[in-house]
Amino acid sequence: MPRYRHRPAPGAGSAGRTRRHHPTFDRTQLQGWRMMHREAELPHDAWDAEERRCLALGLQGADSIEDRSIPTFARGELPHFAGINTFMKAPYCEDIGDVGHYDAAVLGVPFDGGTTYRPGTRFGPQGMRKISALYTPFNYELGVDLREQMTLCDAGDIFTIPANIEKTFDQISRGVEHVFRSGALPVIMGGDHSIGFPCVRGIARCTDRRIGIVHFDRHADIQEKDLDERMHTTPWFHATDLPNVPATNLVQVGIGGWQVPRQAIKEARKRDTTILTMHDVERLGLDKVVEIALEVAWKDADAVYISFDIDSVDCGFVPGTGWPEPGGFLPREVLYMLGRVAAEGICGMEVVEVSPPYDTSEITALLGVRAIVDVLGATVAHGKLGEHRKLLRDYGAGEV
Ligand SMILES: [Mn+2]
Repeated sequence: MPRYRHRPAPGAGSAGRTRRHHPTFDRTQLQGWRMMHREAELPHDAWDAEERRCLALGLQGADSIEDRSIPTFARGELPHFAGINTFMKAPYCEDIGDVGHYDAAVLGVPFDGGTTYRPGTRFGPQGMRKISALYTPFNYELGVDLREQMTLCDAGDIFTIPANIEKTFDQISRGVEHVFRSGALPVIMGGDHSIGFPCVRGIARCTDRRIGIVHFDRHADIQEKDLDERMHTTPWFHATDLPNVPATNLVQVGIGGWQVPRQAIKEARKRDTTILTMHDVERLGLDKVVEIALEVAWKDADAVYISFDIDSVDCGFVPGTGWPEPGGFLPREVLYMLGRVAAEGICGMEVVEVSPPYDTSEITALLGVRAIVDVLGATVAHGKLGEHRKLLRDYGAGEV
């Protein structure tokens, strides 16, 4: 006789189903309940303004259309499958002199000249823009509506020079510096990971204060050179050579597998960075890992930069990347950690190594977009939007 035999509970229905009662269950403690009610508190003025704008620009819809807010020509967010694709259909800031009018600016760095295996990340910004049309600016779990609570623009792409990594680095640093000095938070879509160095350099030039880095990756990316040049395996060597970006404030999360060169680990040891392997993550749990990461990155620092390599996620979820490696994070794990780091405020963020030519059903690009909107959502939800401007105070802020 089996040890655990199913027995209908007394009072169970004729189908033999067991009813379980949870007298202590309080549904008002559910995020699902709290955020259902939070939604009612969110304004909708920006949406109303968008509807008016779309009608004014897109010609009133045909007489047979009952919803009189629908124009003839698709303008703004709707429909999600139509329109000219900026990031999240945010306004295109074509005159880069206006970028400071926005809280945050998404900018593309279409460059894969630092790639040492699969190329294609030069199409990363366009890939992420395309699939970003899938999202609304509202997130139920966070209780935020980005359209109502912040201003976001798409600043377009940096003019990279495919055959020259050093000129490209100069262009990137100049572009990121310009955005940062304007007061807009730079949110960078790569591109391969070589851009990590010039992106951080662009911000670091705007301040003499100290910047920490939280780096999500399967790879350490801290050797001096690769194939005789600065490549996507080298950004943190050069970033942590900057006077106000100490290596002791670099924390590298998710590193491991068979693609980490010994010379990178030698350098990490020499520079005293903090590496948390996937085993460390398993053992400590996500909350503890985030606490450690924040402690290291923020120690005596004034701001933290997030570098998110999409390949930190298990390659089963992100086929469209340059150096796929099994054994990484689940998407929801990394999204949780990104949100927790962003909740403390950031001075910039990059998403790198999304390679649309190798992608399947745009899932890699979609996760890249998700990382960006989750980080923006967390900064808004925790009242940290605009914190990065503290770096500009007491320093010669001005145009590049
Ligand atoms: Mn990587």
